Amino acid sequence: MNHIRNLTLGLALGASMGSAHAFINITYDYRFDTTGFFTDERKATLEQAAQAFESRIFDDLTAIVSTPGGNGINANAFNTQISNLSVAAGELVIFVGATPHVSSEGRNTSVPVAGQMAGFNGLTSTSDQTINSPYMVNARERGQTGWPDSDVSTWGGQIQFDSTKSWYADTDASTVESFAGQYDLYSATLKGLLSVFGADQNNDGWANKLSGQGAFNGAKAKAEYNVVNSRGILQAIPTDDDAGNLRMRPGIQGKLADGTLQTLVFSSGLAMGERRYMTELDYAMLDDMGWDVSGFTEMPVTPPVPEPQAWLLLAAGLGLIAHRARARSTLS
Ligand SMILES: [Ca+2]
Ligand SMILES: [Ca+2]
Repeated sequence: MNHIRNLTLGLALGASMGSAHAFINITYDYRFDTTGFFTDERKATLEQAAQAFESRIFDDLTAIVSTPGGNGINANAFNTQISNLSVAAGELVIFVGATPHVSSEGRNTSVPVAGQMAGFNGLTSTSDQTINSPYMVNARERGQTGWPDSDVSTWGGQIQFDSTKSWYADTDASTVESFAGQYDLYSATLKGLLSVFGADQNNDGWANKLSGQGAFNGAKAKAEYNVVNSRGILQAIPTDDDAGNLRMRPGIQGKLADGTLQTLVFSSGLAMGERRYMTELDYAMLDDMGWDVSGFTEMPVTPPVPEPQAWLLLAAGLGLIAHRARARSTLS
């Protein structure tokens, strides 16, 4: 029966390998960190912020393969061209660095972090310049066929942190300590990631979800927000005009997984000493933008795990094969 056990193990391994692309994978690229800003503790903090996205988003992003001398994409980050960037299936590459006096999210609510989604303008093919060639279509859409109106795609982008600020690095972001007088690197990274994932002027899908009144109009976000007017109609989430409509109004709250209320990561601003986690409303807005977020879009059943009955049938079939093999060997 050993071979059956081996076969079962093989099937299990094959099944788990099949799921390797079911989730996205964020890769930070530190080549622009020329001052050693990102210590091991800070890198660990960034990884935990990535986990908040990787654990919920399951889009099947195709790979972008760059071949020197052939087709390739030239990425732009930190005002530098990166030639022939290759991006694995499911991967988003995010260049991170620290520079003095970074500011984003408007005049009155500046935060010491700025993220940018990689725009399609940042992609140029080195040999195939045809805008609608299969190579270029894949590079900008990554299999997200509704792009850009009803879906979203990117190879990644960049996040800049303000090197002049005092930062709190947290190697265990699940616990909140007191860090008065410091900015929380975990919360700031979440904000930067939201920009990379599409709360950015480079993303047409964001503009498509804004109603004329400066409010985010996505259906799942409205249901999660669950604020109704006097006629019982679900209301859009008001944006912060000061933040160029890329952030929600300060103080808007969403639920954490345990039901407690917290200001959205999407709400503009971040105070010193303040920790924010991704709320369900933050996730709902990502889903409305075109990301497949568990809890808001039903996950496909991949890999197909055999039902118990199927295992019984498989075992019975193998038993039959073994029986026949024995029968043959006695005949010969
Ligand atoms: Ca902690
Ligand atoms: Ca998608």
